[in-house]
Amino acid sequence: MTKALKGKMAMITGASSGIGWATAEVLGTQGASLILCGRRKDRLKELQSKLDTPTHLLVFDVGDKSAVFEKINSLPKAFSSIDILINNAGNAHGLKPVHKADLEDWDAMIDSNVKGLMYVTKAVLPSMVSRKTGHIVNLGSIAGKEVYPHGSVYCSSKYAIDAFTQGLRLDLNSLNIKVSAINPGMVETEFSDVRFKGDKDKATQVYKGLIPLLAKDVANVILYMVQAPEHVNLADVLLLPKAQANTYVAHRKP
Ligand code: 8X3
Repeated sequence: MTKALKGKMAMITGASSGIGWATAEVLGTQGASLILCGRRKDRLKELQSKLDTPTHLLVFDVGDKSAVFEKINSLPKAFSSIDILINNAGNAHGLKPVHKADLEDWDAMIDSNVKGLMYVTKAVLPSMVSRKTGHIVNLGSIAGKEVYPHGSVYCSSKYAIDAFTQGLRLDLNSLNIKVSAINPGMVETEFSDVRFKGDKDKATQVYKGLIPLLAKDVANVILYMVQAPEHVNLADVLLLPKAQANTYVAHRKP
C-alpha cells in the first residue's frame, strides 16, 4: 500500500515528548522523512530508534534565536527541503494570578511558545518560499481562543500563536504555502507535570473524572490535516475531549 506521506520531509519541534513524539510516530508510519527537534538528545535518539523512516536529529532550544537559525541553516542537503513544519514546541509554566506569578515562568512561555515558534518558522520559510510549496501547522490551544483564570500569560502566548498563524496565512497566500492551526483542549501529556513543576497530585487533578485527549489523538488529526488534498486547508481546528465544553466547563464523573 502506498504511504500517504512518502517523499515528504517533515520537521517537528518538541519531538522529545507528548504531541511531538506521537506526531513523529504517526507521520513516520505514513512514510514521511523526519527532522526531529528538541532539547533532550537522549529522548530524540530513543524516538529515532523506534522509527522506520529516514530521520535527522536537531538538538536545540527553540527560544535560542541564534541556535535556531544555525541548526536549521546547516541541515544536510538530504534534509534541507522541508515540506511540512509542525510547530509543536512549547509549554505552560505555572498557573497563578498575575500579581503572584513568577517572571521566570512568563519568560519561559513567551520565549518558547511565541518567540521560538516565530524563529523556527522564519528559519524554515526561505526553502518553502523559493520552492513555492509547504505546509506549516502551528500547535495553538483552546487557551488561544478563551482566557481562563490564572492562565493570563499562557493564554497570551497561545493568542499570539493564533494571530501569528492568521498573519502567516495572509502573507503566504500567494506563495502556495498552506498555514493551519490545531488547537487542542485537555491532552494528557507531560503538560500538567511541567505546568505544576512536577507536583503529580495537581497534575492528576486536571484530568480527574474525565477522559482527556491522548497525544496520539492530536497526532492523528495532524496527519489528517497534512494529507488533505492540496486544495483543502483545515485552517483552524479546535480539538476537545468529549467531556470538555470550554476552558472551564468539563463533565467529570465522581
Ligand atoms: C492546553 C489546554 O486548557 O489545559 O493548551 O490550557 S489548557
